[in-house]
Amino acid sequence: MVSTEMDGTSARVTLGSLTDEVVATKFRYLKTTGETVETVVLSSEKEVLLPNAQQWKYYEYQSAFCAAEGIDTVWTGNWMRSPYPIASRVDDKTATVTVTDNQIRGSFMPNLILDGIKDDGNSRWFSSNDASYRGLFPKILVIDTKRNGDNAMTFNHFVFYQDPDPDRQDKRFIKNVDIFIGDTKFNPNDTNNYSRSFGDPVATLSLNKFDPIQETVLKEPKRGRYVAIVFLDSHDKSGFIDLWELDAFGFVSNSAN
Ligand SMILES: [Ca+2]
Repeated sequence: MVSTEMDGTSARVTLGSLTDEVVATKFRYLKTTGETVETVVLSSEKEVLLPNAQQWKYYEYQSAFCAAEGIDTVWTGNWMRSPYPIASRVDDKTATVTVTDNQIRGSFMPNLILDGIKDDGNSRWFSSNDASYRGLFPKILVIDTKRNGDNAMTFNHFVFYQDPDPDRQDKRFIKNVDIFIGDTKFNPNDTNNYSRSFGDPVATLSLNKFDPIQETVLKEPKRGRYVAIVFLDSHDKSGFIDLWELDAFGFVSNSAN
């Protein structure tokens, strides 16, 4: 299982590459109704939807094998627990998003990166177009999930969405990015000292201009109320950053069992 995340009311399981011998996989999961159900999928599926899955719960799975020369299909017999609970996006109804002062262009407000709208140019954060500010780095974006302590999310996956138009690759400005997670409020104006005061980044990534959707999966998921996305530079000479959506996926391990 590469990742499992809520997509609407279903959990989407991304299977990655299975061996040729796997002919089917069974899933057992908890629905929002409280009922536990099983579903079987063929190994050719790359993704599986678990309808009406309860978010932040573990699920179980087992695979059926067919030896190369054999006829019999053999279930492995043991249910395996998913590596992580089913993750969900940060709830944009409760979370707030702030950015470094003077880094908002017109109506392109930072909270629009969490609204679930990934392909509409009216729903994005765009950094300053003012000559005094646009070339300044880092630009820091801070998400406050408003979830504390045991109720805070453990983050495991971030997906960046930029301009989806294939003819506008030159409008995909994001380049080097550090991601921080913590329980102490990050100050988006701490641009000189952030590398000391924010702790160690949980991810460091470098985005290209060719793919509108780029992601990072954390090697070690981390729990925290706050997420800081630090944009270190830009592919653009003027220094623009233009982020249409950020999927910050995580789970509340306190409710996982
Ligand atoms: Ca958006």
